[in-house]
Amino acid sequence: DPRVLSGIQPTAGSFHLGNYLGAVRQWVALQESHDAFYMVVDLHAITVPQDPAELRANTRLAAAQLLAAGLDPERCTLFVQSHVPEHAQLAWVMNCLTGFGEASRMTQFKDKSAKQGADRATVGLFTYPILQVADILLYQANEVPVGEDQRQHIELTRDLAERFNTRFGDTFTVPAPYILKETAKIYDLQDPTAKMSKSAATPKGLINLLDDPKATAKKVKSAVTDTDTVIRFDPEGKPGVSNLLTIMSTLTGTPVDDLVKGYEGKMYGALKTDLAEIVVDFVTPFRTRTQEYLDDPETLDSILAKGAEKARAVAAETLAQTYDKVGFLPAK
Ligand code: AQP
Repeated sequence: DPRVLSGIQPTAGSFHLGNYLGAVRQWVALQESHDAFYMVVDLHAITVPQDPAELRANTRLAAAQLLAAGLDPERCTLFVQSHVPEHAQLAWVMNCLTGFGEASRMTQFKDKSAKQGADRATVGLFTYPILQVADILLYQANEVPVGEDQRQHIELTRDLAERFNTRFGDTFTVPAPYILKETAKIYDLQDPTAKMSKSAATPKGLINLLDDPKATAKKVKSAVTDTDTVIRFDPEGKPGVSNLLTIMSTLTGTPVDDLVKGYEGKMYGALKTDLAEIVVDFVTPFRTRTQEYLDDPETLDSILAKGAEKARAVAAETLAQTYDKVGFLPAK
């Protein structure tokens, strides 16, 4: 089977609807058709300061949410990034293959470091995309299911894989992004031209899956739309309404065109009320399932231990080949 690899940060506690619709939902689908590796990327998390106890708790919480979302440890390999030391080891090799200017062009670093203030941004945040390169190449992944914001990092991964293969001989699979057009970018409900993000200026437009469903319903009902009244899919002209239609379509499996027909002659209020109910119906069992996994940390930890073992077997082989190609003397 073709292989997929992806990861999610354990930083925010709850996943948000953008994480779920843009990435995790595809992970669940792809475990049926692919040899799938999914990880909680705690090494990435510490590119910004983390409280140690919180990081540990959030790592378990992220794994619990992935299982609640439908990842099945029998069908995929689910693990924690720091349990597989090869990630940091391959990242060093990749760091040494990356141009400083090339790394400086990563727009996510520019955005995030600008937000933090250039002096406070760490070197880790700067090299984060290169760690991501190592994450992907270690597993010889064919495809990487992510949201649109990660496209540039997948491009960098392709460039570095090709560079390494050219310089040292065929070693790495050159991966392709797997980004579904419909859900590539879910927008903030209060600012529908901005990506839904945990680091938004206000939490009002951010749908966290683990929030109180009543509060979530309220956020959906107060989503920003426009002064027109027609319910139509037009991301340029009507970003707010279009975002709501995208979310509804994905959560219900109804094509957007059918939704638009169904809302002919109806007001925005009807769309928001219906969507609030749909979102609540989705998050309510998700919260319960997440809590069930959290209530049984032994099972959770043993799933992650098995996942790490499976992941290490693959990662160690790729790292050994890489070290050999680079010219490191084998330890006898
Ligand atoms: N709004 C989004 N629409 C579609 N996909 C999204 N992703 C994130 N936001 C959206 C995708 O979710 C996956 C995990 O991303 P992450 O680990 O970077 O999660 P995050 O840091 O919690 O994401 P945020 O909210 O975007 O945080 P900031 O703004 O701080 O970076 C990825 O595949 C991502 O594309």
